[in-house]
This record gives sequence, structure tokens and C-alpha cells, in this order.
Amino acid sequence: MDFTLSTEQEILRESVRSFAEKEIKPVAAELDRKEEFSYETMQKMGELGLFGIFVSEAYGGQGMDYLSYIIATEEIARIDGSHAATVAAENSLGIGPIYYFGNENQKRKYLPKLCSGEALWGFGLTEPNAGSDAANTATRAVLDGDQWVINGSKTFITNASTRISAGVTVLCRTGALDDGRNELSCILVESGTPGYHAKEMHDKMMWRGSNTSELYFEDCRVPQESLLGTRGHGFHQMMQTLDGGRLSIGGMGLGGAQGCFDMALKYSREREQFGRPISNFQINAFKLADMAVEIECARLLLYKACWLRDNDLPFSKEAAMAKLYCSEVMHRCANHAVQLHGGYGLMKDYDVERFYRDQKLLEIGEGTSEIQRIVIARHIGVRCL
Ligand code: COS
Repeated sequence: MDFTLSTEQEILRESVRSFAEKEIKPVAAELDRKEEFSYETMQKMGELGLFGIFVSEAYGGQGMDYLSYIIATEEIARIDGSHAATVAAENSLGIGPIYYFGNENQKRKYLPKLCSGEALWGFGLTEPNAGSDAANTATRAVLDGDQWVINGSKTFITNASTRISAGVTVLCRTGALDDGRNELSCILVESGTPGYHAKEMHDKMMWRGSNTSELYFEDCRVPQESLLGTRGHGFHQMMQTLDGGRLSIGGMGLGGAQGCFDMALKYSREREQFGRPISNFQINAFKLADMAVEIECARLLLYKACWLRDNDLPFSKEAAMAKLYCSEVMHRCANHAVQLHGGYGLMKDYDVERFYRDQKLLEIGEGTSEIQRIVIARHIGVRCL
């Protein structure tokens, strides 16, 4: 078994790490405080090649493997969850569906701009009454001549209401199946289409530097050719996309946990109480040791899931495991890191305070921890829901 990363992956890790330290770290706390999306760092991330990492060069991507993309996400998350959210949502949820299910015209039209970071694209799955029960989509699309007419709404959609948001992939009911279930299809809707409105959501606890939106469709008409892939395949497309997206949430959990560990180790070596560094108290040393073990396990689990994907092997179960475990590891690491910082960990002057808030999203977004356990249970032969 060879655990060595390739030279390209090592170089990517180093360059993303140094970019995140230099360009994101100095602005992350302020963006979080102001709840502001940064177009400046967005542009710089585009120039660095952080979008379309796994997309072929023919469409403007970097032509690297999925593990490389996850390593990049991990390194951004080590410094800031909001920027990692922008990167992860754009790559796996924005670009992913168009790249994997789009026709040649759609790929040529949208991917180059999305891969350069000039434009963002949303993933319109969640609705006010269709969260964990994603198939319960109420948004409808009816074919009228050669146009789809869309009515409904979506919520908690990342990257959909910035001034560079170019559009969104929307899961819609397009009919009924013989067995009574809904026929669900994905439709691409461009920003600026009459009847489509994206409204930014505010007052978030976490990921305050990333863009989150509610989407409204009122008799929104798009050409029939805006259908993504095959009619009726929308739910499968969304679920397959989430398998990949869950790996990137795993990357965010792993990177965030590493960031918490790095801050906790540094602080507890410097902070002295009772005449010695607090890291020298066994109770604290054991916390740091436990964090190191869990981060190592998380990395092995996540990288193995990426390896399965990169080798075209089934990986849904492992993606759910990695997403579940990495987010829960970050939860525990953020908790330990704040505890080790004592009163200072509760202050916004210290980045651990932001990490403690940002980690919570990972146990909820792209399928809650409970949903991951359902997916895993089904894979190990237990039918539950
Ligand atoms: N890849 C491809 N297809 C999949 C799939 C996957 N990972 N998971 C399920 N499907 C398919 C099934 O094969 C089934 O296909 P058929 O209708 O052809 O038989 C169909 O999708 C329905 O699957 P299932 O019966 O398992 O659906 P359920 O409604 O029971 O729920 C869960 C499945 C709960 C796992 C799903 O709704 C889910 O993941 N919910 C969470 C949604 C989520 O993560 N939201 C967050 C979005 S933030 S971007």
C-alpha cells in the first residue's frame, strides 16, 4: 500500500497552503464580522486555479484528480470555512452537475467561465419543505411549447446571489411516474432570466463570508434545451453530485480540524499557567494527542474514499462515512481548541472562535449526520428511515 501523494499533489498542497496563509488569513475575521463575500479573494482563487480542479483542460479546468481537489479544499478550510465553502460549492455542486451530466453545448457555454472563477453557479436542491427529504421537491416545471415554465422556491443555496452568479441547477417536478412518485428533472436557469430572483440570506451563525441565498421562480421560462441530461434523472443526478460533495465537506472537516489542532498546539505551548506551558499538563497533552489521532484517521478515511472515486469504484458508502466522521472530528477538535484557549477562545480576536461556529454547518449541510448514518446503515444491509 502506497500512501505517498504525487509530486503534483504535494506542490498543489504547498501552493494552496501558502495562498491561504497570505491572502485569506488576514481578511477572514473581518469578512466574517461584516458577513461579506470577497470578490477580491474570489478572483485570486480563480487565478490560482481553485475552480474546475477535476475538470478536463478542454473545458478550462485543471485536469487533476478528485483527491487533488479535496486537498485544495482541506488547505483552504485549515484557514477559513467561508472561503472553503465557496470553493467546495463551486467545484462539486456548481461545476459538477454540468460537467458530468451536461451536453456538449452546455459544457462549452458554462464551464470555462466557472472554471476560471469569473462566474459562480448554484445547486438548487433544498426547499423550505424538502431538506433531508430531498425527493419531496415542490418546485414544478411544465413544458409549454418549447419552454419550461418553472414555479417554486429553493433555500440555503450557496454562491447563487453574488454579482458574478451566472445561474443555478434547479431540481423540479416535471411529471408523475407510473408508481405515483414524482418525475424529477434538473433544469439550468441563468441569472437574469425573467421570473427568477435570488435573494441573499443574512444573519448566519457560520460561513458568514460565503454567499447563501433563497431562490424564487415565478413563471420563469427557460428554453427546453436547458434540461440537464435526461428528463426524469434529476434526483439521481443530485444524489450522485452529493456523493462527490460529501467528500468536499469531509475535506472541510479535515482541514478545519487541522486548523483547530495547529492553533491549539501553538497556543498551549506558549501559554503558561502555574509556571509551565499548559501543554505540559497531562490533561491538555492528552487532548492534543486525541486530536492528532482523530485527524490522522479522518485523513485516511477521506483519502481512501477519494481514491475509490478516482479509480471509478463505488464510493457512496465511504463518502457518507468520510463526511460524517470528518465533520464530527472537526466538532471535537474545535471544542478542544476553544477549551485550551480558555477565556481567549471565546473572543473574536482568536480564530478558534470562528472555527467553533463554522464547524456546525458540516454536521448539517449536504446531508445531516443523521442522513449519513441512514446512508451508511443501508449500505451495510440495514433498511432504515
Ligand atoms: N447516487 C445515485 N442514485 C441514488 C443515490 C446515489 N447516491 N442515492 C439514491 N439514489 C437513487 C436510488 O437508487 C433511487 O432510484 P430509483 O428511484 O431509480 O429506484 C432514488 O435515488 C431514490 O432513492 P431512495 O429511495 O434511497 O430515496 P429516499 O427518498 O429514501 O432518500 C436519502 C434517500 C435520504 C438518502 C436522500 O434523500 C438524501 O440524501 N437526503 C439528504 C439530502 C441532502 O443531502 N440535502 C442537503 C443538500 S445541501 S447541498
